[in-house]
Amino acid sequence: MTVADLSTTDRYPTRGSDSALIDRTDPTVWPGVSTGPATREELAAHDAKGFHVVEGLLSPAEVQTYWQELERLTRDEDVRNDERTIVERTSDEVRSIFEVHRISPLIGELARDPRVLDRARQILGSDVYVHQSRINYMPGYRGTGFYWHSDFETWHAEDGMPAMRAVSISIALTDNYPFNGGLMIMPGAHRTFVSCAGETPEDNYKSSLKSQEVGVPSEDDITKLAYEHGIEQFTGPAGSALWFDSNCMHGSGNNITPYPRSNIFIVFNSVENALVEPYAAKSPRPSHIASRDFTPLTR
Ligand code: 6CS
Ligand code: FE
Repeated sequence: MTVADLSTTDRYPTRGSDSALIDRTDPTVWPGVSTGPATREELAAHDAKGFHVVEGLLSPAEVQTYWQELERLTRDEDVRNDERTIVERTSDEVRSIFEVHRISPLIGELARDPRVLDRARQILGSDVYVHQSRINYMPGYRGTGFYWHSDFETWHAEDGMPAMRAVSISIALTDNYPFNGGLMIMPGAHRTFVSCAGETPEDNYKSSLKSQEVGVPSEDDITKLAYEHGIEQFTGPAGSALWFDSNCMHGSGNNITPYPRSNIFIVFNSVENALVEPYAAKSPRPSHIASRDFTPLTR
C-alpha cells in the first residue's frame, strides 16, 4: 500500500458527528520477531487482555538512579521552561516532560535496554522507533489523572498513526497503590475501537495533555466496555512495568494521598506503521509529542 492508500483507507474513523464501536482489524501481538525476553505466556496474556505486567523490571538500585534523574530534571530551570514540559494547572508543579528519552541520556539508554527494546520488537513484530516518551509526575495531594481514553484514538486522529501497531511501557518509579491514582485498564477492550464524536480543535494538544476533552469516549460506550470486560488496576512496587497496547481503554484517578505516583512512559511504534497525515485533525502535533523520525532504534 502507498502512503496515499494508507491515509485514504481509514479503518478507524473518529471525531465525526457520532460515536461508535468498531471491531479491531489489527493483531495485538504481531508476527515477525520470534526471539526476545517475553515468554509465550506473557505474549498470550498481552494478546488476550491487551496488557501484561513485568514485576521487577528495574532493580531497587536502578529505581533509585532513575528517581534521582527525575528529581534532577524537575530542578533544572531549562527543563522547567522547555515547551516539552507540562506543568500542573493547579500547583505549577511539573506534571510531564515529553521527549525525555532525548533530554535525558540515561532514559535514552533505558529505551534501548534489551529488557525494553527487545520486548517491544517481539510484540510489534518488527524494528521499532520511539513515537513518544514522557515522565509523569503525579505528586501527592494534587496529582490529577486522565479520564477514560484510548491512546490510539488520539494518535490516529491527531498524529496520523495508521494501524494499532504501537505498544507503551509504563515503568513505575514509585509504589503504585490502588489509592494513589493507579492506572485503571479494561482487559480485552483493546479489541474494540471506540470512535469518539467531536471535531479536533486547532492546537488541541495544548490543553489535551493536561485534561483531555476531545477524543473522549461516550459514557454509554465506556459503560458497555466496562460491563463486558471489567476493570483492572496496575499496582505494584517501584520497578514494575506495565506493557499495554495502543488501543487499551484506560484512565487514572486523582491522587489525594501523600504518596506520589511517578512513572517513565515510552511508546514504541513499528517502523512499518510510520505516521501519515492526521486522520482527524487539520495539522499534525509537534514532533516532541509524536516523533516523525522513523529511524529504527538499535542498542
Ligand atoms: O495524547 C497523548 O499522546 C497522550 N495522552 C494521554 C492521555 N495518554 C497517552 C499520551 O501520552
Ligand atoms: Fe493514555
